[in-house]
Amino acid sequence: MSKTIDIRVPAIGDFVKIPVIEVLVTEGDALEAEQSLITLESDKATMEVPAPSDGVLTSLTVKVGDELSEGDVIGTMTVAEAESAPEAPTQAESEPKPNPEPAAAKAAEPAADRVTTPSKPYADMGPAVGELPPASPGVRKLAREMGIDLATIQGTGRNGRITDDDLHQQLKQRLSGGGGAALPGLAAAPQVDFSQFGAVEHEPLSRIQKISGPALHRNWVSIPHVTQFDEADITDMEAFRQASKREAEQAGARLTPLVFMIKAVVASLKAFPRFNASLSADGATLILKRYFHIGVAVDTPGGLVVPVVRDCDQKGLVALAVELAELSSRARDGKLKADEMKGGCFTISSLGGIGGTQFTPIINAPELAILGVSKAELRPQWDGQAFQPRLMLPVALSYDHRVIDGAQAVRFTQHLCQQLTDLRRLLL
Ligand code: CAO
Repeated sequence: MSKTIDIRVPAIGDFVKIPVIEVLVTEGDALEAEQSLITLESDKATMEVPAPSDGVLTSLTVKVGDELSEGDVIGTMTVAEAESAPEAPTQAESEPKPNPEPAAAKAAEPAADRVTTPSKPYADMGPAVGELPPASPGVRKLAREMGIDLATIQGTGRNGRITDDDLHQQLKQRLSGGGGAALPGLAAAPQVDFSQFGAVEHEPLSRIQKISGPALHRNWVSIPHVTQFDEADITDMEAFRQASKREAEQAGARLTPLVFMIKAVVASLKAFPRFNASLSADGATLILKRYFHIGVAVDTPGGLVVPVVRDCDQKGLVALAVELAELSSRARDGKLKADEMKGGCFTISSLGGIGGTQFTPIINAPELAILGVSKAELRPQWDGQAFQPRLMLPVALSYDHRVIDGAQAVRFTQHLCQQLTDLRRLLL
């Protein structure tokens, strides 16, 4: 005995009227429980509506472009009577109900791994830890068959979705270059058996490195980087920092130069809004941001991560220090949530606590610029009459030359350095 049941959109949180972007089955298809039938995509997530049970698809009443909400019927299927009862009492055609019953909703609930990455037009700097890149189930299956890690691919489909063509392109590159490291037109890196020259050990890259490596590589080769070097006289800032350290300590934080850098960067982003922007996917429009979320590169035992401190324009130095301490401590313990590494406008990478004179940081796409901070040192500065010992902080601004000109970049670093030299300017 079989009976016909409605297939409904399961519980999908607060989302309403979400467009159908893919139809994955056709009428007459034999379905397996949990098989994906259609894909919905909101501006926040991509979700698949699964078959509630084994059976045959008798009708499909939606098409690409239709907008659906929780409980909407997308079609009907026939199921064996025993399959549908008692634990999955979905609605028979003859007994329509406004909402799926809890058990049905549960059966039809999208599995956690079906909710994929947000799909902003210029989406991700690379998939955050624990997330899947946006791709249809068919593409995911193909990627598995081809042995391709989707996290290593920049999707060229709508909203950065990975397409069949992206996979084939990746495969071609692999075949011509070996290991996926080669670019079209470039010779493959030499494959060498080092053990012929001496003893070797094999140490796998960390999970973070495996995820961030391809994103760094993509950013390095796809963004025309230029790096502007500059230095700020932070003698007075350092005196103020030393005088205020205790106050921060009482709040449980360390007032390091980095916190001052965050405030100064915000002031410079306000003065030069093009640095607080991203390029649209087609590269034709600049999307200017009216918020100030700053990413801070944190060195952890597993590799580099970039937590984002939100609304830095609305927080004082001590509050920023407390938040930075908390985020970097959780970063080192591997306890950051994926959301805490998203939404940055601009990144600061500070090696000043370790040393070095300068370095050229890689832009954290889709951001357009990044600031590298090295170690401040006392150096003689000519004041017009004599050399004075001043504490000089080296900074390096890497910027996307497609959007930012050299003149703008040096104006930005000059402005930044002025804020740091005379903190009163932050109040202007
Ligand atoms: N010049 C001189 N001294 C500096 C300095 C600078 N630019 N920046 C920090 N310091 C001092 C601090 O004041 C602190 O000394 P005190 O305790 O006496 O004040 C000491 O160096 C250590 O600072 P810190 O590194 O612990 O703290 P921070 O706020 O500067 O940085 C964090 C925090 C999380 C960014 C840092 O610990 C870190 O992980 N840095 C590495 C980031 C990285 O790897 N970037 C490279 C990315 S490219 O691979």
